[in-house]
Amino acid sequence: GKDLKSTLISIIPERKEAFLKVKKEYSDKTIGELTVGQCLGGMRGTKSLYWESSVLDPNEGIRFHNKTIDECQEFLPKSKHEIGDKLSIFLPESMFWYLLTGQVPTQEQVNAFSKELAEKAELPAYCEKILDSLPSTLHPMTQMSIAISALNHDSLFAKAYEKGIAKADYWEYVFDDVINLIAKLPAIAGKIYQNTYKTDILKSKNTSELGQLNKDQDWSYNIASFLGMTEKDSLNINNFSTTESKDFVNLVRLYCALHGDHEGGNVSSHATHLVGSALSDPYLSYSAGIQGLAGPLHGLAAQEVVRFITTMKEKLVGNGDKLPSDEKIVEYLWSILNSGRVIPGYGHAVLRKPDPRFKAMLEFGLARPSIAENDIFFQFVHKLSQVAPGVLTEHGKTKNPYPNVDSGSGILFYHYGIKETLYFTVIFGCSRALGPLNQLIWDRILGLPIERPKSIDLATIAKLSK
Ligand code: AMX
Repeated sequence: GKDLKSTLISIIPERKEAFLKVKKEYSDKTIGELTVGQCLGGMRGTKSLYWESSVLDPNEGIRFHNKTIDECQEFLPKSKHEIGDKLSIFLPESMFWYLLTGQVPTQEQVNAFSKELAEKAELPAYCEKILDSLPSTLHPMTQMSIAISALNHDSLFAKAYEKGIAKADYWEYVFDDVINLIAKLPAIAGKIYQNTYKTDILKSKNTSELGQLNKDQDWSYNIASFLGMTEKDSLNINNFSTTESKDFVNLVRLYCALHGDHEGGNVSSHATHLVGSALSDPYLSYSAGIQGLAGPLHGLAAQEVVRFITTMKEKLVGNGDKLPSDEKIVEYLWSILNSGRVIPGYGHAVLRKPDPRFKAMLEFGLARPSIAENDIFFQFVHKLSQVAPGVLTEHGKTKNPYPNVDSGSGILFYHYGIKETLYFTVIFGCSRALGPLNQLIWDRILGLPIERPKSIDLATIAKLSK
């Protein structure tokens, strides 16, 4: 089978033709109107961004090229080492292939793509040096954005652009940069974890690395390995059994595949696309996306949920390992709401139903007795998803009383030993590369221009609305 780049080349003419046709025939047609409320209110609902790989339906949640999460779980290839294993999860690199091309890769194509990513995974020495020089008190997301933007040192696109290349050729260099960047994210994530939290362990074990790259393994396996959290290929800092090691790698696969793309308007995706429109290379563009993901209203929400759940457990059952009664939980939720705070992990700007990504994360836990039966924090998450919607509905403020994506993911990573809540968003940062960077390649294939919306002052807004 063809590799990813050749597959992409074979579909470009058709997609380009469709794009140009719509642009030519409909450019002066209206697809919505703009209210003052939208202009002053975060541009909600304004249909003003082009994004191909996913669409968010307010009731059904995200669809990738029109397929639901359940469908993607059925047809996207898994690790070559776990074919036929019911608990194994499809690979984020399968998802990237699918997002970029709209085609389902064969097992062989994904095997080769995983291998290519592993072969390009190593960080250049200067990037390691930069990461090693950062204070361990620097937020992990700041470290991540520094490392990613530093890689612009090696951008093939930036170099070629400086020499002078035809606009029609931009995308090829952007493509190569994107693959290189995605390939290096596991090593970046590992180095940040190690430098920020695990220097003592390394010292005590007299070694300089938590884990190694394994070139025969997939991208998520290598994330887990660089975190020191596989049974083989790493220090196995949490003493995982074979099953736990496998389950953790599958959690990384599921989390990364599902959080990769969520339309174009969320802050990290929009920021990547906007900065890329200035022809900043993929490293600079995605480092801007990472900086947006680092905001508490965006990627940082997962860490809030974990704090909320662990505090609630502490307050309601102390050191106990049995859930309290539903009444006790309901009472606790009301005490939060009555003190003017929000229930973290509930509500959404666009979605009006339970987030299917939450459902997938919940099912991951429910399928594993060690989590479903023995992890009280997970049991709190599960119970809350049954009880909180009623409370929030009665409270009557939120437009969506259901769990959102952040409701379950953090506590699963917590279960496997990532207790450093500030770190969760770095794994989100590995995942989120998939959506925005696939669109960035298409932005350059289709020759989208620099973005430059018109801004207006209040007097003009008042005048125009008369
Ligand atoms: N608990 C209590 N009140 C809530 C609530 C919640 N979980 N979610 C919304 N509300 C309240 C709002 O604060 C607002 O109150 P106000 O009128 O007094 O200001 C009212 O309900 C209406 O809000 P909304 O239109 O339903 O939501 P929004 O689009 O303004 O905000 C969101 C969406 C996610 C920020 C909000 O639901 C929230 O704060 N949730 C808790 C934090 C959270 O889980 N964030 C993660 C979101 C997922 C993500 O993007 N990563």
